Amino acid sequence: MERTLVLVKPDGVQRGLVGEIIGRLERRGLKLIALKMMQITRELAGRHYAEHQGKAFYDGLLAFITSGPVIAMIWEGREAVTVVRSAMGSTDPLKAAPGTIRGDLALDLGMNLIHGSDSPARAETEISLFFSGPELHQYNRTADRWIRE
Ligand code: D4T
Repeated sequence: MERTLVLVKPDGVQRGLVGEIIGRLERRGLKLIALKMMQITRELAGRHYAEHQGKAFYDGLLAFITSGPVIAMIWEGREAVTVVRSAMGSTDPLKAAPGTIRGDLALDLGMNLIHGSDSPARAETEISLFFSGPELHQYNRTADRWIRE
């Protein structure tokens, strides 16, 4: 089953939107298999955002993502990467559709509440950056028979 890494960024924690964001993913039917609150170090932030190194917004992005605790999670489900990305909405909240997390709850590109991996391969890389094996929980969920045919 496909897995994806999700972060509720420091703005989401500070604004008390953790429950709202987790609730949306839970209600959609995705399965939570790992969750922790953590402070991202500069080293981890550098690895996670390596693709943006050298861009104008890179330093601000690292300062922001390390500025306070985040909630790191792994969600599992069919097409979990795409499902989470569409639930998040466009990177720039001003362009995000109503009904999406960013479209309903955010206004600024630099404060866009949530991260979700952008491909299954990237998800596996990010999962191993943020979690170790024993932190992942495999369990049967009885509701699954009412979520998937
Ligand atoms: P993340 O990676 O945080 O989930 O965001 P996205 O996948 O939706 O978008 P991204 O990788 O292109 O950007 C990463 C992060 O940088 C911030 N950002 C982005 C910014 O502050 N200014 C910018 O011009 C861009 C493109 C927002 C998200």
